[in-house]
Amino acid sequence: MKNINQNRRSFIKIAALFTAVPFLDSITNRAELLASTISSFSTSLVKNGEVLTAAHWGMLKLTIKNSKVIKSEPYQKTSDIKNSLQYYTDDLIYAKDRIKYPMVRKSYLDNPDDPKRDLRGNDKWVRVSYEKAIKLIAKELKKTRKEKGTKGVFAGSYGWKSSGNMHNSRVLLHRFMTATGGFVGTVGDYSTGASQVIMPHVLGTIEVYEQQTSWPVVLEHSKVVVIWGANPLTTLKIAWSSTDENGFKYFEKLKKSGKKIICIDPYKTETCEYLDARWIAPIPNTDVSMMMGMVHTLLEAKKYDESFLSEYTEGFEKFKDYLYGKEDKIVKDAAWASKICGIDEKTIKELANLFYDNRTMFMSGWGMQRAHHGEQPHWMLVTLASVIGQIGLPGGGFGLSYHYSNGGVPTTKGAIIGGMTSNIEVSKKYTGGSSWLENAAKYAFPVARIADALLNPGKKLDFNGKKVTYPEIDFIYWVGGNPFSHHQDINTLIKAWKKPRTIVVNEIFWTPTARMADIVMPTTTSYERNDITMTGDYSNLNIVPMKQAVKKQFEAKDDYQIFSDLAKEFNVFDKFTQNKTDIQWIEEFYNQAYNQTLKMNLKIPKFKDFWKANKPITFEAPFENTQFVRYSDFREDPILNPLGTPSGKIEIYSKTIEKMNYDDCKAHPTWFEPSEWLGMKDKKAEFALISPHPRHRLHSQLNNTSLRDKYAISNREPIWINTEDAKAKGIKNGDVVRVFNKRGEILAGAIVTNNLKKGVVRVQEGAWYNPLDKAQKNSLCINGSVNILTKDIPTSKLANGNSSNTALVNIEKYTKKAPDLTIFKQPS
Ligand SMILES: Nc1nc2c(c(=O)[nH]1)N[C@H]1C(S)=C(S)[C@@H](COP(=O)(O)OP(=O)(O)OC[C@H]3O[C@@H](n4cnc5c(=O)[nH]c(N)nc54)[C@H](O)[C@@H]3O)O[C@H]1N2
Ligand SMILES: Nc1nc2c(c(=O)[nH]1)N[C@H]1C(S)=C(S)[C@@H](COP(=O)(O)OP(=O)(O)OC[C@H]3O[C@@H](n4cnc5c(=O)[nH]c(N)nc54)[C@H](O)[C@@H]3O)O[C@H]1N2
Ligand SMILES: [Mo]
Repeated sequence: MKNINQNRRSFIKIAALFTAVPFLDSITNRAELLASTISSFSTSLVKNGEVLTAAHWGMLKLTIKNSKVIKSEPYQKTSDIKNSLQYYTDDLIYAKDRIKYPMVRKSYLDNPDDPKRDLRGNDKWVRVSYEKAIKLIAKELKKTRKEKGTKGVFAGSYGWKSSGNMHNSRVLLHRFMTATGGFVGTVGDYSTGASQVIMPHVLGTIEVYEQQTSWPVVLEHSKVVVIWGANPLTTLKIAWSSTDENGFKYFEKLKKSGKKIICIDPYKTETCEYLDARWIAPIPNTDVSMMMGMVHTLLEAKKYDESFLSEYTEGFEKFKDYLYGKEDKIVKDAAWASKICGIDEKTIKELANLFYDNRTMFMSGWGMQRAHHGEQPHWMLVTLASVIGQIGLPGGGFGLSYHYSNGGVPTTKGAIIGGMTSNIEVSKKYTGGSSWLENAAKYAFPVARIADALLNPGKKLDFNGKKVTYPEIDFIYWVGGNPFSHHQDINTLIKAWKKPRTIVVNEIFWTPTARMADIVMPTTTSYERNDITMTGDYSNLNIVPMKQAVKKQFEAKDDYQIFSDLAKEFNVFDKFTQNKTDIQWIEEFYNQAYNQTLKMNLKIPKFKDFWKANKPITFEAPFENTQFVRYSDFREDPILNPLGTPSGKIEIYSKTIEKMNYDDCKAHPTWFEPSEWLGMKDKKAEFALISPHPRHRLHSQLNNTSLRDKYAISNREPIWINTEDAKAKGIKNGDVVRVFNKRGEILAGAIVTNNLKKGVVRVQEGAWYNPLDKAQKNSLCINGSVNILTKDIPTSKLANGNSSNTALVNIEKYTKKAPDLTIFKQPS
C-alpha cells in the first residue's frame, strides 16, 4: 500500500513537470495524461465485480462483468417504495443515441461566418477530430468575444446535469468562461422561479430550499397533513446532489400513522392513492381563491389567532380590506371562491374549520407556482397559515420542501465535501487577485426569459424592482441541460435559437438540444469517470465515492477535459485546472470534509482508504435535529430572532413591493385571473393543460431507456384525460390523441381516468421533442413534448418565473397511422 502523502507529492511533481514540457503545447490532454500516470494508485477499472456509484436517483450498485455494466440496482433499501429510476444505468451507458464523436453541422463547418442558421436542426452532421473541434470552438469564441464582447456570449446553461461535485458541467463551463473573459448568465431556476423571488419579501428567506420541520415532529404532533399541489411519491425519487432516500420512509410512516391526510391537486396523484388520502381537485391556477375563501370563513367564525397576526405579521389589515372588497366591492368569501376554483362552498368552509381546529401541516409542492401569477399561491398559503397561527409550533404551519430532496429528514451532524467552483478559490499566483472574475455573469437575466432575450436584444425588462437589459447574444454554449425539453413554447424557442451565430453543446446523447447545435462535443456519463457526491441536500447523510465503472465510450470526453483543452487554447490552462487532475480535485473535496471532522470529534477514513473501500460514509443526526421546528426561534422571540424582512415579521403586506408599483403583483396576496384558464371568457381552447414532473424520468433524462416501455401508451408519451371528457371526444384508453393549440401540436397516448378533474388534461414534462418534419414550421411533435403547447410568459414583473402550468389545449382522436419515432436514433 502506497502512502497517500507520497502520492500527493508525486502528483505535484508530475504537474510541475508538465508545465515545463514543450511537447504538451499540442492539444494532447494533460489532465488525462496525469490521470493515466496515477491510475495504478486506485483509479483502475473493475473488470468483474461491483462498483458503488450515485446518481440524482440515489446510491447505485453496479454489477460489472467483463468490463461491462450488466446490472444496476439500489445500493440500499430504505423503504418498500420502489424507485423505478435506479435500474437503467446500462441502458444509459450503452444507449443507441450516444454521441460518439465530435460533430459539426455541415453549413457551419463550411462557413462559420454565414452558418445558415435556418438549417439548425435540419442539416447534415460532419464528424471532425477532437483536436479540430476544440480549435474551431476556440477560434469562434475568440471571434465573438472580439466582435461582441462579453455580452455576446451566453453560458447560462440551465440544467440538471449529473451528480458529482467534480464533473459539474455547468460549473465547469462557467469556470472556463470566467477565466476567458466572462459571459452572460441567468438568475433563478425553472423549479421555483416565482416563489424564490416573492418569499424573501414575505419571510426573509427563499424558503423553498430550506430544511423543514423535522419528520419525527410531524409524525408526533400534526393531526392533519395537507399535501397541497405536491406529489412526493414521484418527486422524492431524486435530489440535486443524490437522494438520501429517507423521504419515502417517512411517507410510509405517515401512511401508517392514521392521521387525516388531504391532497389538493387537480390530479389524484400516486401520493394521494398511496396514502389513501382525501382528494380535493381544484381547477388549475385557482388555489389562491380557495385559500382566500378559507381565510374569509375563519375570520367570519372568529377562528383566527389575533395575537399571532399582530405580533408576527405585518399588514394583515390591508389584506383584510382587500378580502372584504373595500375597493373592488368583491367579498372573497367561500361562495366567491367556489365559482372560481370549482370546489363547493361547503367543502371550502369545512376544510378551513378542520385546519383551524387541528394541528395542521401544509406541505406544498411547487407546481402551482409554476403558473401565471405564480407569486401568489405560496404567499397566500403563508397568509392562511398565519391566520391559523400555528407557524413555529411543532407539526403546524407550512413547508415548501417536503416533496423535494427529502426535506424534513433530520440534518446529520457531519462534514460536507467541497466542490468545483466557477468563481472562487483561484490561486492568487495566477491572477494577482481575482480581476478575471469581474466579468463573470455580470449580465444576467431571469432564466426562463431565454427566448425573449434572444429575440429582443436591448429590451428592458422589469424584474423585482430593477430593470434588466437583454444583451445581444451571438454565441451560446450549453452543457448539462436540455432547453428544447425544458423551455415553454418550444416553437418560439426554435425561432429565437436562430439568432446567434454559434451554438455549442456538450452532450451525452443526441437530445433535441444537441440536434439544434452547430458543434456537438460527446460527453461521458458519470459512470465513465471518477467523482464524489453527498446524498441528501438537507440531511447531508452520506459521502459517496463515485468510481469510474467503465471506460469512456467511443470518443466521449469529460466536460473537465473539454474545458481544460479549451482553456489551453486561451492560455488559461493553469488557471482553469490549477494543474490538478480530477482525482486530485476529488481528494481535495474529500479532505475539506475530513478536516471538518477533525474538529468535530468524528472519525472518517483518510481519502485513500475511503476511495478503496467502495462504500459510503454515513453520518448520524443528533437528537436536537430530529426535534427541529421551523420558525420556532422566531415564535419564541420575534424581537431577538426577527425574520430577514424589512419589518422583521411575516409580510402579508410588503411596502417594498408596493414601491415597485407593478400591475401584475400587488403589495399583498391577490387573486389574478391567469391569461389562460378554464374559467375565462372567450376560451381559445377547451382543456386546461398541466405538465407535472414525470414519475419515471428526471425531466428528459432516461426517456431514451427501456424504462419508457413501462409507461408509454401505444408507444407515445401518455396524456391523462378525464373519463367524461374522453367520452365526449370519442377517445378510448390507448388511443393516440392529437393535442393542440395555437402554439403547436403533439401526439400522445390516452390514459382515460377518473383521477383527473374534468376539463383538465395532464402530460408530464420531459419527453424529447421529435418533430415530424424538421423543415416545417411548428411541426407536429410525435413524441409528445408538452412544451410545444405551454406558454412562454413570465409569472409577473416581480419574479419572471416560468408559467408552464398555465395553458389551454384542444384534443382529438388521431385517426391517421402514428408515425414512427426518430428521436432515439442516431441522426444522419
Ligand atoms: N412544461 C413544463 N416544463 C418544465 C417543468 C414543468 O414542470 N413543466 N419543469 C421545469 C423544471 S423545474 C426544470 S428543473 C427543468 C429541467 O430541465 P433540464 O434540467 O434541462 O432537464 P434534464 O432532462 O435533466 O436535462 C439534463 C441534460 O443534461 C445532460 N447531462 C447529464 N449529465 C451531463 C454531463 O455530465 N455533461 C453534459 N454535458 N451533459 C450532461 C443530460 O443528458 C440531459 O440532456 O424543466 C423545466 N421545464
Ligand atoms: N421523478 C422525478 N422527480 C423529480 C423531478 C423529475 O423530473 N422526476 N424533478 C425535480 C425537480 S427539478 C423539481 S423542480 C421538483 C418539482 O416538484 P413540483 O413542482 O412540486 O412537482 P410538479 O409535478 O410539477 O407539481 C406537483 C403537483 O402540483 C400539481 N398542480 C399543478 N397545478 C396545480 C394547481 O394549480 N393547483 C394545485 N393544487 N396543484 C397543481 C400537479 O398536478 C402535481 O401533482 O421535482 C423534482 N423531483
Ligand atoms: Mo426543477
